[in-house]
Amino acid sequence: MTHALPLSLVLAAALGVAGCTSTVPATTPETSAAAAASPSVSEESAAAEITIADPWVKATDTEMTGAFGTLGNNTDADIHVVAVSSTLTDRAELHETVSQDGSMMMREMADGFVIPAGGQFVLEPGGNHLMLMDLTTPVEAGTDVELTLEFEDGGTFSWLAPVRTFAGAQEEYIESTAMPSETG
Ligand SMILES: [Cu+2]
Repeated sequence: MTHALPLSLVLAAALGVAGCTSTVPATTPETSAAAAASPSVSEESAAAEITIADPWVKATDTEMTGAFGTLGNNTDADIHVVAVSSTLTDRAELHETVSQDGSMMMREMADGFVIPAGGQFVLEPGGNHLMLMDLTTPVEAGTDVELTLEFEDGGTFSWLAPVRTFAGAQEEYIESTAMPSETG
């Protein structure tokens, strides 16, 4: 009995603070609200302004492959991605997939892409993706590939993407010499 009473008082006090600030003096809610809010805000922004969900790279023994995943932007400003790089190759590009002459073709984006403020940008087979070209060794399932996005403001975001086997979305690549016919 002597233990139960103090415990219930502690619980009641905790619930009262969390659930109802209107009963406390006017100056206290501001202070406690600020104290409660600021840690969670700074944790969020420090931990994950940019995120990538389900990152992966397609296993291949050819000279090119794609990297995919869903990018998230937890800031309140659009993020303009202008370049990608990888430890796997010196030739990495931001690609989009377009329909040309009845077949799906992919090509380098003219001006990168934007991860909208508070939103997402999806990289997927048959759609927008990160292209890794001029590969000299097979990219094998079970390994990881490091990727880095570069933003217009000079910022970067890096992550490790596991390599997986995938059989779908075999687009052809439009070499840059073929691009003028598509840009008009
Ligand atoms: Cu591509």
